[in-house]
This record gives sequence, structure tokens and C-alpha cells, in this order.
Amino acid sequence: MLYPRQTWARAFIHDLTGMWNFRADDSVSRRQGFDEQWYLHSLSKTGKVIPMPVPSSYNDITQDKGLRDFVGWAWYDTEFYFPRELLNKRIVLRLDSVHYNAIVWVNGQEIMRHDGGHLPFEGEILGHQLSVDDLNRITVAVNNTLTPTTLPPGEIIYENDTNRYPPGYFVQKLQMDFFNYAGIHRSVKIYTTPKVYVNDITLVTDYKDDKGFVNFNITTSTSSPSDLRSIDVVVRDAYDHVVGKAGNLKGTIDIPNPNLWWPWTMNTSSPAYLYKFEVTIVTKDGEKDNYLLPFGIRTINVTNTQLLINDRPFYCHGVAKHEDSDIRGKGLDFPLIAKDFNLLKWLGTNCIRTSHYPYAEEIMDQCDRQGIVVIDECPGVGITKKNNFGPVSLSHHLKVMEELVQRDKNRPSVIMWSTANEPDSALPEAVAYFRPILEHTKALDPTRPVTFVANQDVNKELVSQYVDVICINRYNAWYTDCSHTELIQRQLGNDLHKWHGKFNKPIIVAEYGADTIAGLHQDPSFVFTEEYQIEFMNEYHQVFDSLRGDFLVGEMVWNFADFMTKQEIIRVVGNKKGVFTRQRQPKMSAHLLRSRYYKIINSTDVYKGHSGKLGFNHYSNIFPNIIG
Ligand code: GCB
Repeated sequence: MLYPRQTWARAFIHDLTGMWNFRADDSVSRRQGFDEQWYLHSLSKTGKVIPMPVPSSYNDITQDKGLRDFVGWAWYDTEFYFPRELLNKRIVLRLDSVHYNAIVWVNGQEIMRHDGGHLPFEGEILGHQLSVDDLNRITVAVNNTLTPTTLPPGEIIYENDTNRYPPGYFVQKLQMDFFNYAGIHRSVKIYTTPKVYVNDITLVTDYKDDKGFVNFNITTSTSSPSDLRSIDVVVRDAYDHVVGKAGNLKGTIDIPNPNLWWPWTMNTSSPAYLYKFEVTIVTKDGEKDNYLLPFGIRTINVTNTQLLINDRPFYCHGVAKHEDSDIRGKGLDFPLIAKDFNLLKWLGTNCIRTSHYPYAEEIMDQCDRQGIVVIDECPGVGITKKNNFGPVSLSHHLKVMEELVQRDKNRPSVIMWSTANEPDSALPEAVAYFRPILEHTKALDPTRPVTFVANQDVNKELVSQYVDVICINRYNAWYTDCSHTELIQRQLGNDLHKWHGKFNKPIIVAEYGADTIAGLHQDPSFVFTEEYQIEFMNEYHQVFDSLRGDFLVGEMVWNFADFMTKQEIIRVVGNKKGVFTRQRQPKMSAHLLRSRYYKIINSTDVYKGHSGKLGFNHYSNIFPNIIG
């Protein structure tokens, strides 16, 4: 499945962004919509509908608490015209992300089903299913229920004590702390391709001396290449000059003097250099398809102590993020994407983790383009109960990894696959579960390291032996020994040494952080104040500095920005561990981090060794009093 990109052969892409009709099925069974077949008619004819923006989460759009916290099937529909002259094409309906289960109908006929948010799915609409004289209708039913076998897992608890709860009362229990935003989160598009079309492209790049190599494998909808009159493969540089050619579906193209793809902090002259891979096929009948894929030439390797990009040690000074915003929830939001990338650069960030699910392709495009490296994580967060490790969960998890690798395999920014966040990897069941997931992911893509993000005691950890890079989350002086920042260096230092001693693999601290209410101050520091967050982070930074260049290959603060959570007594309107507020204003910690990251950019020998010192000196002493 290729992302719908406009080319001369694929000019028609109809984006259904806008106000759709919406109706939550609040019947006790949540099945009224199916019983009454709401998909057969315009939703507005079935009962009261409200306008709902697509893309967005439906939770924070209205003033209705019931809808914010709704669990069950919610229904959407919208209408569109389809051009008569395109009826002879292959017509595809693509939904970039619907959370969680989705069923999709066109003019009352079911087109497809999909389980799981954050990843795209598509299906073909047949010409006879469409009208060219009248409006066509798309209906989408979305169910946000999380169960022991969904990713992330959750549980519906029925409360049977009628003294305390009305009959049929249930609550959705979550096993992660972020709000379970739901709805049609990303774009819905109808596009066409020729009937014989380019189905998939896999690119693997390498280089040696002054030559780059682009190993390509193209699949088309026709299984027999003899159905094709011609195949033209062309590689263009950033100025659209042709720098390599081939005439087959599989092979290697040599690129003389390649511009390698580098993270933006590692190369001043041409960071994040993107080439274009263009394929044109012509069938015996003269039908033509054409597809253009941006890509970068780079390699990733791992030793016992290092993570290498283009054979140079890479240190990740990053942030773990969330897709989260006021009002839109997890809905695709271009101004927010642009703002976040400006803030990532302002901070001096060179790496993000897509905690705890795959981010929008539009965000990934910016990572490729702007040179931000990505640890690409699947929605395997909160796999902590024994009933989350069964065969149904496993087969779904394997499928999700396939969908993720399929979606992002050609992205130069993606340097690692993360299969989960904080599963109970000390349970014996975790080995039988994660070993095949890690091995399967590696088999799907042998060119990138695989990992999961651990939080167990090193002595109890069972799964990290199967990863390439160890990622761990640590909250010393927050969830343990709260307020005792004086213990951080001793505890974290000893802990990281033990992890490396036991597994002999490079380590990234993938989370560390303290909840901080913006504007709350107290000196001496007190938990939840901005002073505490700074003091806390400074202690972690001392440890990171002592291990950087040894086996520590990255640090990621939790979190880039405050984000919404479920309601619970340890969160005050959301998780406040952001260095930015939810509205993207900096806390003191953002300035601290910025100062630190620019210092790292300036001082890391590998960067100097490659392309000279970057010109950011003026950042390093903005806050000398903070960084000491
Ligand atoms: C963690 C989780 C993250 C939470 C964070 C916290 O370890 O990975 O999802 O938000 O802790 O703030 O509790």
C-alpha cells in the first residue's frame, strides 16, 4: 500500500476533510445502529446528528461530558460526487487512521473493516457501487472499546452491585495514562490509479567510498512482468537532475558521489538530503502508471556500545512526544505539526520517539525532510496483564508491526522499530510473546534495529536479551524516592551500568521526567514546581554526560509537551511532565534542555569530525546559571 501521492498518472485525490454528520449510538447495547442498519440511509434520517470535523477526535468538540467519555460505536457520514470520466480507473478509499475498530460503507455497501488506530487502511470501490449522476455517501462506524486483546489493551468492567450502580453500568479501564481519544483521526481520501498499477516499492540504501547504492524492489498489480511493455525507473537528486536509471522491477542503481541523509545536527551543508525514486510502467494496452517516492541514502548499524548512522556514532538528544492537542485531541493538525517542528529545532532535538503509537504520515514526512530521527513505535503500550499475552493479542500485534513496517519502511528518518512501551517483560509469558514479535519485525526489515521500551528491574528483565538497542524508562526521585533528587545520580548510574553489564548493548534512556505545573514556583524546590523539574533534570543530565561516549546512545525527556490523560487522582487535568505546556509555551525546563542540547551539538566530537563545528555557539551560555 503506497501513500497517495499526486503524479501525472495519479492526479485525482479527493480529500474528504470537513464537517461530517455524527451520531454516537448510546443505546444500552450500543448495537442500535447495526440493528436499524444506519449505513443504508443518510445518518441524518436515522435520528439527531451533530456536525463533527474530520479529521479530529470527537471527545472534546462538544460541551457534552457523555460524548467526551463515550464508549462504544459512533457513526459518521458524508457525501461526495465522483467524476464520470474516472469510472474506468481503479478507485480507492483510504482512511489514514480511525481509532479503534472501523467499518466502512459506500452507498450502503460494506467496503472494508479495520482493527486498530494510528495506521492507514484502504479498499477498492467498484464502479457500479458509485453514482455519477448523484451524491455518494460514505458511512464509517467507529468503536473505541479497548479489550485485553486490543493494542493498547484495556478492559470493560461491568459493575453489578445495584445498590451502587444502575443496571448494565460499565466503565472502560485503561492500561495507559493518555486519554483514549477516538474518531476519524486523520485524512479520508478517494484516489484513483490505472487498473494496472504500482503496488509497492521497497528501497534499501547503502554506500561505499564515493558510490551510493539504491536496492529497489517494485511490485505491481500484475504478477507477470511480461504484461508490461516498459518499466522506467529513475532516481532524481534534489534539483530534479536524473542521477541513476534502471529498466526493471528489481535491482540496484548506483549513485555517484551521493549526498547522504544526515540528521540535521550532523551536517551543516545538506542535512536530510532527499532523492526521488520515480517509476513509470506501461502495459501492453498502453495504460500508464507513475509513482514518485522521496527517499534518502543512509545506513544504520549497532555495536555493543554505539548506534551508527552512516558509520558515525549518533547520540540521540531527543524528546518522547504524544499526538495531542486542545480541542482536536489526536486529530491531524497542520499548524500544530509546523509549530512542533519549530519547537523541536528550537530545542536542538535530533530525535523523537513516536510514543506510544505511529504518528501521522504528514509528521513522518517532516522528520524525513527536516532531519529528525525517529524511533517508530507501535501502539503496544500497557501490555501488563497475563491476558494481554495470549495468541489473539500476539497475532494482532504481529499484524500491526507488518502494517507499521509497510507504511514507514522507506523513510530515512526511521532508525529503529519499537514494538512496545513498558510491557511486563518480567513475566515468563512475555518471552513467548515478544520474541516472535521482535524476530518477525527484524525479518520484515533486517536493515533497522528493533527494540521495546522497558521499565523493569534489571534483575527481573527477561525480554531485553532479544533487542538490538536497550531502551529504558526511569523515574528515580519521582515514582520512587519522590523529592530525593540527591539520589538520582547514584541510583541511575548504578542501574544503567547494570543494564549494560547484563546485556552488553547500547542504551537509550527513553523517558525521564517530573510533573510540573507551569508557573508554579518554590525555592527551595518542591515537587510539581518548575524549580523541581530543573533540579531533577540536571541530576539526570550529570549521569547522561558521564555515560555518553561510553554505552549511552541517547536520552529522551518525558515529555515534549503536557498531554491529556484519563481522569485519576495522580493527574491534574492531564500529565504535566512536558517541557512545554499543552499550548506549546516553554517551562523553565525547555530553556534548560535547549541550552544542553545546543551544547551537545557543539561539543560532540563526531559532529565536528564530520563537517566542522556547527554555528550555534551563542546558544551555549544563555542560561549559565541554570546549567551550572
Ligand atoms: C511512563 C509511561 C508514560 C507515562 C509516564 C508518566 O513510564 O511510559 O506513558 O505517561 O510514565 O508520566 O507516568
